[in-house]
Parts: sequence; C-alpha cells; structure tokens
Amino acid sequence: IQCRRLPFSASATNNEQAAAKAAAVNADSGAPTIFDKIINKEIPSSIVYEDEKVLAFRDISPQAPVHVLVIPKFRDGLTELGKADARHGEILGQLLYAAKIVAEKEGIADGFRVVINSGASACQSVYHLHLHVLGGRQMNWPPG
Ligand code: TR5
Repeated sequence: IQCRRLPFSASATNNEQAAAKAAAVNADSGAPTIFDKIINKEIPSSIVYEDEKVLAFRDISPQAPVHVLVIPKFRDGLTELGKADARHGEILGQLLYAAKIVAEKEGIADGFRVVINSGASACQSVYHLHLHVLGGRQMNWPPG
C-alpha cells in the first residue's frame, strides 16, 4: 500500500491514523534498498546530477513537473534523517547544496521545495536518506 494513497479519515483518532500509516510502509530495517541498485547503475535511472558523494535522479512517480531525489552515495547509517549523527553534518550540507544545483539545472531555482520524509509517520518508504526536490508548478502550503 502506498502510504500517500491512504484515505484520510476524520473519525479515526490520531493514534489510529499513525498506526495505519506505520503499518502501510516499510520499517527502517537497515537492509539495502532499491537506491543501492540505482547508485551501482544496476537499474537505470534518469540522472540529473552526480558527484563523488551525491547522486540526483528523477523520481519514478513524480508529484510535480520537476521531482528529483538527491541521495548520498554512501548511506553510512543515514537510513532516515531521524538517525542523523554529528558525523553526518558534512554530507547533509552537501545534499542540501546539491538540491540547489539540481534546482538550477532544472530551471526552477526561483521557486522550489525540498522535502525529507523521516520515518513511517512521515510516510517514508525507502530507507536511504533522500531529499525530494519539487517544482515547476505552484507548490501549495500547508503540505498534507
Ligand atoms: O516516500 P519517500 O519519501 O521514502 O520517497 C521515496 C521515493 O522514491 C518515492 O517518491 C518513490 O516514487 C521513489 N522511488 C521508488 C522507486 C524509485 C523511485 N524513484 C526512482 N526510481 C525508482 N525505482 C527504480 N524503484 C523504486 N521502487
């Protein structure tokens, strides 16, 4: 079940909703993810930007005209942002800067959104830290 496709029920309690979401998505097991295969070029992806430490490629299920994922090539325990440690400060900064480079390359530097879903309650589905770079349309607020 795709977490984002779960219907919102006004009658369910917050706990029920949180439990439903948590059950609907993968847990953070620390196991390798599909992104390892993308990094190793075992599965094709549409790469937008790449350097020694960072890879950016188009999301397979775009939620906006531009939807690019920015990931560290070496996960180093960063299954989710909630697991970040002081040692991750440098790569976190590099990922955020790469998001800006992607926005420039994609022609959306004047207005774009960067999203990180951390954990099941945020509907994270792939446990390899990734930034979503979204734009090319009016991005609404508040997010769902
Ligand atoms: O839900 P979170 O925040 O964890 O975001 C995971 C994102 O990975 C989603 O937006 C998915 O659409 C995206 N995704 C999942 C797969 C995939 C992908 N983007 C590009 N290529 C992909 N492949 C080949 N396989 C996936 N399972």
